[in-house]
Amino acid sequence: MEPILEGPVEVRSHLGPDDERSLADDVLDGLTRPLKELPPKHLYDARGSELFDAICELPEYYQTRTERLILEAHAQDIVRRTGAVELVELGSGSATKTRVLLDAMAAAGTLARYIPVDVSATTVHAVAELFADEYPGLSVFGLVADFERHLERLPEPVGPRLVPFLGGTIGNFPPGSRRRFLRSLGKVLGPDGYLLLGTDLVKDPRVIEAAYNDSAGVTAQFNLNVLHVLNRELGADFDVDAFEHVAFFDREREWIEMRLRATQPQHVRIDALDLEIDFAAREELRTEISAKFTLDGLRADLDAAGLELVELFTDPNELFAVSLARVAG
Ligand code: SAH
Ligand code: AVI
Repeated sequence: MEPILEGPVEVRSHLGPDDERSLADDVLDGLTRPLKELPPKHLYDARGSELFDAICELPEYYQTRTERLILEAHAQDIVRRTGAVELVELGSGSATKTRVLLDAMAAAGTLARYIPVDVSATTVHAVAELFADEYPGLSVFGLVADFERHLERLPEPVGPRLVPFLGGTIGNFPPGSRRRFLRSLGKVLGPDGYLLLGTDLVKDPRVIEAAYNDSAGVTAQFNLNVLHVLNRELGADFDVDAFEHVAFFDREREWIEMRLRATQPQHVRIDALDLEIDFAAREELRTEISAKFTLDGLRADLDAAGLELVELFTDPNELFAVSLARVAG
């Protein structure tokens, strides 16, 4: 596909008409199952990305500020150990914490290129322009792409590469595909690259549940927004007001589930699919899982994915962890 911007900033999109197809396929596949489900990537249209940024500022959502503190404490060390000259950031979003890494690379004199990868076109464009402005001489190559499908479209490394995958987004994969995905990152890292993986940790379920049931109702809006996405993109007629936000910690599986519950029976038509679906009263649609990790579980996942843990950084309360890993030798 053609570049949209050229110069020290270039943005390429790999999401086109085929990807409306991907939403349609996911809806057809997920909403016709006995337990209705949608993959979480569809939460992030422009509005969803804005709402996620608002979630990151919430007092209950401890993840973002904790991960930022960990990065601030260890960025210099990470840059020194990795010798990174470029960042390939998966699910970059608005990349607020990424500045901590870019600043440390700039201070070390190694900063050459930043490659944000995200399905949210608005955030990739905004971040690409902003960082090219803020970091003189930085080359920015944005990819509007699905990190599960398009990683082979990344450019060749220009030197040692650091691949931040922050925010706990790895927790949105179920355990089997999580390990498969981590294994697939080996190619992106290459022999001298490192993965920097942010993971939320298992803790008091009340603390976790509060983070997904905030008192301002922002997470509820974020969750419900996916119905607006289906109405707009697929000509569906979901009555958004007839659904409510549900989030609970599954203690056995150690993950949060976000769901949308029909408050009354619903009949929904989805024009683009010529599909009619019914929701019984209180029937739920799962929109996200967000796994929480133990340090042992995290080590086991990395190991099973052929990655070697080089260093694990956490905060004093062990709320969140940031792991530095590379392909096992
Ligand atoms: N890294 C940021 C944002 C985390 S939110 C932070 O730590 O705050 C998760 C981000 O991943 C969103 O920006 C979303 O658009 C993106 N995302 C989710 N699924 C994706 C996929 N399959 N491919 C690419 N980006 C994805
Ligand atoms: C991006 N992802 C890891 C966030 C999470 O915590 O699972 C998304 C989110 N969902 C609800 N609140 C935030």
